[in-house]
Amino acid sequence: MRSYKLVVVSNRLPVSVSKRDGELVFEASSGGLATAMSSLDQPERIWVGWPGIASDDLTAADKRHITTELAKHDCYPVYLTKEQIELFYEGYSNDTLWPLFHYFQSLTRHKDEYWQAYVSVNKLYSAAVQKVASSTSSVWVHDYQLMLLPGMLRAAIPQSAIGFFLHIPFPSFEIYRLLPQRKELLEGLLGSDLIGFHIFDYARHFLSSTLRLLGVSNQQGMLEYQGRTIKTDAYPIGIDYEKFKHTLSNPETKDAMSSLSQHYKGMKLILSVDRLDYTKGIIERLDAFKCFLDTYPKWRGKVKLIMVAVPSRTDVGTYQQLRDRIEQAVSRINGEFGTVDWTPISYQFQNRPFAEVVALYASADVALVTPIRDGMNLVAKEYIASKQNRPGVLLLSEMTGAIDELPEALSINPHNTRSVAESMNEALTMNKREQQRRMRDMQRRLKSYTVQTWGREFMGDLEATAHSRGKHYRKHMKGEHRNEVLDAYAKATSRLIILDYDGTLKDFVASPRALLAKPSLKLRRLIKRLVDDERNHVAIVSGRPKKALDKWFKGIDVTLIAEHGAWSKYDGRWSRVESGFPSTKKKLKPILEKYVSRTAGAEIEEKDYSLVWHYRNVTPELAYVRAGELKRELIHAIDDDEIGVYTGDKIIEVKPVEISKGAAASELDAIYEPDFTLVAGDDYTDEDMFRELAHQAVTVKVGPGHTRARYRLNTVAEMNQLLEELSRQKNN
Ligand code: GDG
Repeated sequence: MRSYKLVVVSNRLPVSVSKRDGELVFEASSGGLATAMSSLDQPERIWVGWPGIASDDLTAADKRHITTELAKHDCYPVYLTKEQIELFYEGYSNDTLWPLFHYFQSLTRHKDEYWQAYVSVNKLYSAAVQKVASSTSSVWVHDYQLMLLPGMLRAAIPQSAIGFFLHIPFPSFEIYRLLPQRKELLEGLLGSDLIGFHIFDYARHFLSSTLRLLGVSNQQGMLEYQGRTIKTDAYPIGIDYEKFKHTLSNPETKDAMSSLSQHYKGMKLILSVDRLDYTKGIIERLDAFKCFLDTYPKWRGKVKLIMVAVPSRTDVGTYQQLRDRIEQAVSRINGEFGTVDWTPISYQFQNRPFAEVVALYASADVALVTPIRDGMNLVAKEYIASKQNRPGVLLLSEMTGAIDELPEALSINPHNTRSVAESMNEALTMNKREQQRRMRDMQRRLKSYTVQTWGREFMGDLEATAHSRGKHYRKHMKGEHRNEVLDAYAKATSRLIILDYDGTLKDFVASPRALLAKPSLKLRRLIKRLVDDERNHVAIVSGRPKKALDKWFKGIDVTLIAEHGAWSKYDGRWSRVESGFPSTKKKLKPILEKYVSRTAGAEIEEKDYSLVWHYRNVTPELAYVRAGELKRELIHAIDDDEIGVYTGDKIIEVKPVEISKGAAASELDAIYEPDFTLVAGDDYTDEDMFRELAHQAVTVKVGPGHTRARYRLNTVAEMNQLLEELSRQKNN
């Protein structure tokens, strides 16, 4: 199989396969997504997904035929069995994720067999993508059925650009946390380079869940995870605006419009179009319509509610029950208010041809869009686009993503029955000029951000994010770079090795307390082996107090720099810089103490030349607020330019500005005059060393994030591994 530049993956392919009278039938759908993809400037494109037919019904020859036929449409099939469709699609996707993500907690079923099927079907998609993608491909994964796929692909083809777009809401943390597999799904999504949502609120909810559940924080929507930077952003899907405009002048549409105007002569038309789904607020809409007829009897006999409900997920029990409830509600209203020559509601439970839908949009005086929750809602946008030079009013639920872009609509809360009824009356009585004005404003917006723009913008951002990841990877110390460093080390006769401690030699522990952070026997042996080589001068340069360092490295002849350079121990004797900080410290300590008592999990670390407020164990969102407050209060309380307040990895630190690891590193360099220098560190305090010794040293940043170091190693384990290799270098 050849590999393609762009691979689009969604649960369903844009071509559906079925069997009629034993013959395979292929039907291409021209949905929004297909339009967006075909407008991308990328001819080498393939679409991976399920063709819509269970594989149990297919012979090997059928499958060959399908695969060949689909290839003509640039599609590649993933075959699913009936059982997989039941457990993965109807089960985990539509019985677990769909209700929960739309805040229907009581309709959400949690079954282990659903989850097992979800994992194994995501694996099938991953295997299919790997057949058509390579490390130079961009893969765009769509929607909630495939949330594990980005992680699986990252493991299999790590260099490829992987994007994910969620078409439904991402719920708030309070809802999302209910999901038993909440962590696995987040980890799956974090395999992406770019994660897109319809609106900013969903992105915000996602970021809060990654912070609360995985401890991964973000800066302006950018996450650092496993050595990669992941972008999250809002991309509100648009519609194919021109298509609606053109369709209006089709003979078919015109015919449908004239038969509508004849049929409903003198009648105001209120329209609703949706998939029959409990998220769409169809029952709430009917309640509001009844309330409208009760409250405004003048409209009886003069309005008609045309309700098109497209059959959807008809094999799922909840949907069958909903259908019954809707039919009963429609009959009740028609029975109660109907007369010999007027039926209030025309209910159509069927899929209408596209031209007819456009004719309905163009003819309706009011569109009634009432979802309880909706990721975006395209119907609202399509109604506006079909109203070229015609008046009309859109009633739009506040709970849709679309409301952000359509503020000129009459916004409604579908749960507030009376107010929806009032808005219906307001819509029907709004003057035509006002209607046209609102329409024009909304049309201008929809025309400038179409589904094509949406697709291009997402792909542009995906490629840019993946490109900067590539740059990041290139810094990784491996292959040729690593050999050069090992070589230079082996050749050198006087080497200086400057090592930060926490986050560089030793993984962070929950508390700053010395006992927990002490070096393992293995680490002590490693340092000792380096020190024992007489060509080496090894210095541990840390923010830790001297007492801890002394204890940890007792018996090893290593230079120790404590408290970021405030104390240094050369040849077994400690000396310190002169500073007036201890008196300032007395004044500032009560402020930090106040923030410890107000913030569960926070603690203070006191050193001779600095005070540190640690918040690693504080609930992330509280920590964010308190850290900001504390920083402001400290800055306010300090009237000395020589004292600085610093933000580190889950810490706020106050210390004299003159004391820095950079100054300490320079001093070490001046004392030893080495012909090989290695400097390794992980946080902002180490960047000072990287800057000071930029020209003469091999500088190594451990972990993610921006750095001025020449090389990067992803983890503490990788750093230890490098030191192991150095310590075993043979003499040259
Ligand atoms: C999901 C998210 C998000 C409906 N009846 C007929 C018909 N339709 C077409 C409409 C529209 C589409 O179906 C429905 O799109 P929505 O956006 O309203 O809703 P979902 O299907 O739930 O879509 C949603 C969307 O993904 C995209 O990201 O906006 O929030 O839930 O295009 O026109 N089309 C035809 N006959 C019908 O009877 N031909």
